[in-house]
Amino acid sequence: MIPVVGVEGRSVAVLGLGRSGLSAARAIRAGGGTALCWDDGEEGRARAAAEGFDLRDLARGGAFAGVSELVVSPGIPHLYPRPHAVISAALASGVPVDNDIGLFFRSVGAGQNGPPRVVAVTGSNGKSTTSALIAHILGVEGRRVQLAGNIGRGVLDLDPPGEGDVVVLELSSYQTELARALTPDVAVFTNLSADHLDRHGGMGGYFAAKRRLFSEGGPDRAVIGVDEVEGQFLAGQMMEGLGDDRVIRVSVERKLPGAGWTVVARKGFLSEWRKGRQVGAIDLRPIAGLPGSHNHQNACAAYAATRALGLSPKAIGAALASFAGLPHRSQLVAERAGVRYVNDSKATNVDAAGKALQAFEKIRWIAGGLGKEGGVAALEPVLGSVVKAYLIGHSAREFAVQLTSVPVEICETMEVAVARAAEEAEAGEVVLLAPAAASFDQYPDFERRGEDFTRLVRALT
Ligand code: UMA
Repeated sequence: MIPVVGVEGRSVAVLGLGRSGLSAARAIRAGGGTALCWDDGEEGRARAAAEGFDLRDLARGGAFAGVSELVVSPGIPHLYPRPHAVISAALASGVPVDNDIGLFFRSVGAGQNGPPRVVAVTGSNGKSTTSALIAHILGVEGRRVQLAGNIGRGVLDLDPPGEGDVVVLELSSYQTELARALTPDVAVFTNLSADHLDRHGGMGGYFAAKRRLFSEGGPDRAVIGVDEVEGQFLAGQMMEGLGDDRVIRVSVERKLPGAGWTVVARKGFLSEWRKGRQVGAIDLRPIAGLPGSHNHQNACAAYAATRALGLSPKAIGAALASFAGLPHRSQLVAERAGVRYVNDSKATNVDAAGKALQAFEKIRWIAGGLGKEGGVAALEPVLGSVVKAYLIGHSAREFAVQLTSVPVEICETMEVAVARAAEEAEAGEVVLLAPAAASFDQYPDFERRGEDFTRLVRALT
């Protein structure tokens, strides 16, 4: 655990007692502060009480008397669609609001001569895989590396990193928007597409939240995907002039002009360019853990970040080859009678599902759940490989109406969808779970949905 600095003898309020909230409370205590904990749910409060934390109902008048700051969890709205009442009260009383990411950056390496290097990854899609890839490459190379953040481990839960160690953080827009300190050594922006817009007052707010990772601390190196205009804009803002190699631009769509430092992948070949010369190349196509152009984008970003930390193209290529992929992200879970079953339950939005649909040929596609605004209409141009769609969950009927160019079957449940797809699939085809929808109508989260798919597939005879 990383003790929080600047809290000794102070009382810090903590709202939300899940993974990030509880780890923040522990780290505040380790730093000599008193954590005053609250959660709207009884379970959260019970978890904190079991660890001996003081509970304080932060919604009551005067709750912030003597409190130096409020630390909140990423799932709790702090601004839009409207701030949680406790956060409103803190803001109205002039109490600063922060999160575990802000506490991490102000505390990590404090008082050390040689602090660790911190790589922070944000973006709409691919940030978990990119973060895991960076950690994997560094680990294979024998570097001491730890991985945390949105990927599932509270950042303050990390062991205090020493000189030469690397910390890799996956950061969501919820986390980057609120953190009061945000100073990574290497910042990575994978891509941008609409998501979580209600929490950021629209696309501009969403992009601004992610951009803070670059504008707040001024990283030594910025790795930026430039296949959307926002990435191009950000790269332009970070560069001091043509050829400034503080910025590494990444594309999976085109070779990038200019004298700067770039990493591109086209048709499965990654190449690195510096000052107009090619300085590295890797064939990504045989790597089973990285199928499809969206994974090639992740590989480019991880390659660029680890190059920025001084690794050689050869070492990175060797490490990439042994990456097995992450659960629920283009994860090959079984092969039965020549049919591959792939779990991409993390494809909770249209953009991520579209990428998965372009990574394979002859797809029996399981989709549906709690659809997002616009449903799946935007996927029409990428349905060329879909043999048939098997629809589940709340939005099954809405999706069926929108999918005019492929045969569809309403299956309602995952169990029926897996059974029907398996019955009809022929050798050489892929049964792909890429829901293009949230899971909350039928599952607690996308992980549980992916686990259900995997269990049903493995039970097929
Ligand atoms: N709570 C309240 N009041 C509310 C809402 C929630 O008290 O109005 C309480 C809940 O009762 C619960 C706690 O807050 O006890 C949950 O907090 P949380 O939802 O922020 O969840 P954590 O367990 O702290 O997990 C968070 C991230 N969750 C979210 O951003 C929603 C995890 O990302 C992250 O792995 C973890 O911190 C460690 O950093 C998950 C996620 O879904 C995977 N992320 C989103 C995504 O990837 O799209 C952004």
